[in-house]
Amino acid sequence: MASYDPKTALIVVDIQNDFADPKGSLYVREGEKVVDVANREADRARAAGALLVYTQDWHPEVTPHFKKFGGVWPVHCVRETWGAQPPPRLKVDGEILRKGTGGEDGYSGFTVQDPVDGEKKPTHLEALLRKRGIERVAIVGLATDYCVKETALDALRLGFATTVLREGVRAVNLHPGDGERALEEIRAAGGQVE
Ligand code: VGL
Ligand code: ZN
Repeated sequence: MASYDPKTALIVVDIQNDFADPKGSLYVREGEKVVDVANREADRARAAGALLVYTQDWHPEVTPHFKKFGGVWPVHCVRETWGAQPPPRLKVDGEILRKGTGGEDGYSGFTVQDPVDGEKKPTHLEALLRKRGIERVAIVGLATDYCVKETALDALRLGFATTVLREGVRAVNLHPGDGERALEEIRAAGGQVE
C-alpha cells in the first residue's frame, strides 16, 4: 500500500465513463474496478494531508487524436459529455486537471503533445505539485499502457518519487501484454509498482 503525507500527491488518472463504464466508447476491461481503489486511496491520502489531483481526458469534438480525424482512437471523453464525466461512484474531491483540451494528445498529466507536429507543452500539473512542496506521487487510474504510463514516466523524469498501485490500474492492451510492459518501463525508469 502506498503511504501518504503532506509531501505526497495521489494522482487519479482519467477515471471517466468512456474508460471505466462498460458502455463507454473506449472501455478498458475491468476499468470499473479501479473506482473503489481510487476512493479508498483518496480517503487514506486525505486523512494523511496529501494532495489529491484528478486528471481528465477532455477533448474537443474534432481533434486529430480521434481516428475519424486522422488519429488512432474512437471518439471518447468529449468535453461536457457523459463519456467525459467521472463515474458517479468516483468521489472527486481535489484538484481537477483537464488535458487535451486544445486538441492535443494528452496522455500524460504533465505534458500534452500536438499529434500533428509532435510539439510538447507542459500542463500546470508540475507547477501545482511544486507549489505544494510535493516530492512523491502515487498513481491510480486508466489506462496503464497510456495515460498512467506517460504520467508516471513524466513524474520520474521531473524527479518525483513515483509509485503505481497495481490493483488501481487497468490496461487497454491493444497488443497483448502492453499493460505489463508499461509497468516494466515504469520500474526500469526508477518507479515503484506495488
Ligand atoms: C487514454 C487513449 C486515448 C488514457 C486517453 O487515458 O489512457 N488512452 N486517450
Ligand atoms: Zn484521449
